[in-house]
Amino acid sequence: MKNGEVAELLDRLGDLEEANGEDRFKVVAYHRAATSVRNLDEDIETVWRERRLEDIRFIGEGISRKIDEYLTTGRLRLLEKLEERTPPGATLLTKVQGVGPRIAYHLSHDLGIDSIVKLKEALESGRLDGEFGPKVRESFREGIERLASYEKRMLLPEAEGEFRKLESYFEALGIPIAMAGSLRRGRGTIGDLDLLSSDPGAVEAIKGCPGVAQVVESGPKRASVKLGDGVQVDVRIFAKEEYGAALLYFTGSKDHNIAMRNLAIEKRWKLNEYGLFDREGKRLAGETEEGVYRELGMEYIPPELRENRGETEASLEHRLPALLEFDDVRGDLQMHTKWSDGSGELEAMARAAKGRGYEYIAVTDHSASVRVANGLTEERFRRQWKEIDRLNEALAPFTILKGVEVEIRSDGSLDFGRDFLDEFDVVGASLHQNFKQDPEKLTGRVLKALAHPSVDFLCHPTNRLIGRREGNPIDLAKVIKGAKDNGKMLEIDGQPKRLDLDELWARKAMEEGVPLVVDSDAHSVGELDNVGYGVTVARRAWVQADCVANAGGLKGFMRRVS
Ligand code: DGT
Ligand code: CA
Ligand code: CA
Ligand code: ZN
Repeated sequence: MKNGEVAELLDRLGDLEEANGEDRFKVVAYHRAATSVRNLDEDIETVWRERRLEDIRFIGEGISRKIDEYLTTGRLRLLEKLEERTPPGATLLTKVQGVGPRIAYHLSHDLGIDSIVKLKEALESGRLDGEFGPKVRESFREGIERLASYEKRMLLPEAEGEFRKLESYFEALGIPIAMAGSLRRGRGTIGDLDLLSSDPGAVEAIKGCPGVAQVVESGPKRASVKLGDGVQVDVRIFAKEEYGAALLYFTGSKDHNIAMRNLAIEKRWKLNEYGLFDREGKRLAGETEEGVYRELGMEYIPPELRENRGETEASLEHRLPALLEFDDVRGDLQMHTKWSDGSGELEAMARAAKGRGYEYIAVTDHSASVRVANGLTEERFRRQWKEIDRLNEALAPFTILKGVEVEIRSDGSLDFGRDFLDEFDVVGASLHQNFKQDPEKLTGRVLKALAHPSVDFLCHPTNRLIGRREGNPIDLAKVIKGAKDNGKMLEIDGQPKRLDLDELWARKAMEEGVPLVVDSDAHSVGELDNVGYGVTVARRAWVQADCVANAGGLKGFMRRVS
């Protein structure tokens, strides 16, 4: 049924006519007609075939002719003309609450304000004082602010959570959808969600999805909506034979797409979101991503690598790495329990980790000087070890390693002396305090810790908190060299707000031959899931299992750390 599609079309016509300064009657006529079509309980195509369009309430000769053109040709010339004529930015400005199509037209056409940034500047400079009253200006300001706070990027769990909700909503309707965009590539932060479907019903479905606060844009084959919490979701419809090409295109990244398109052009072919076509326009591939890569003489490129960082060249030469898989991870090497700042009992953490199929974990509570995290003294660690010994007997062959996340003090010395540190199975070192030192001093502090014979790996090397705190300005190239020279490992901390090392530095470390550890830094049983995010970072860093210390069994790992 095309009722929704036609209604959309009429609404869009109304908006564009309004944005182009058409008179109110015409605009209202379109919107009224749209509502009648939307509420029609017959199939509009049946009505159209039986030439009864003008029997529909609020549809006269003019509008009926437009519906006829659209249903006959699939296009509407007037709409295309209007889209072209609409001043740049006018549709963008209507994203700001309080700016309707007419105001957007005025702003853009008469005042040259064609972006939200320009609107903000104009408000601040007082340029709009004579144009709009104080109340209206205030409403613009509020609208912009709301938009800005809405446009923050999401961390992975938030984006995944939103996706999962949508996935089950569509599943209940029997509408297949696929995830594309940065979330499919596993990027650390996600701007918006991109969904594809081969079912045209997906457009109406997303607009009617509970939780949708605003329909930002919509047409027959696409819709963009905002969820109540500001998350934007783009849904696009493609035919079966286009689906793989569309998935490739909307998975991106943009730079990967451009590289791919250029490879097609080299063969005098054409690649776009509809397919791969030869010189005569004959379709060579498009139904699957694999097919597109194959026709271009390439190996399939996993989404995590699609960032134009050498993956197309490697794929053409069939030398893509066999990326680390989640199941390769045999043990989790950083976690906290109730002994320090975790919320889970040590036993609960261990049992949950065993339940996940791990062979071993390291419990790495904080050391004494991290008072905010209830760091452990030597005496408390010794008591913890008794609990670990008991559990190891109960849970064998599963093994809990006695670990510590030892604090690197301001002068680069560690919280405990060497003798005591050597009693631990695993020592991770990190700094949580006194970041305000100059970069050289900070780097020196880390290098000194890496040179300490008891240290096995450096935890969350930069200490960044995504969206809240930049990483410490340490010289990571020197840190990587320090790790290499001392035979130490570097961590990819899987906490979604950390992801530290990031993919670019993790890749450099690997290229220098420095072993990595991928772990959860869990502070609760649920956060043991974080390992998955760490694996994603590793994959985006081109990391293979043999570069990851905890992708090996316990025996090999113990040889490494003793
Ligand atoms: P995000 O949403 O900012 O986290 O990042 P993406 O990668 O999901 O970007 P988004 O949602 O703007 O667009 C989805 C994909 O669509 C993007 O990864 C590649 C493709 N795409 C978007 N705009 C362009 C473009 O101008 N050229 C090309 N070649 N591809 C584009
Ligand atoms: Ca996106
Ligand atoms: Ca998008
Ligand atoms: Zn830490």
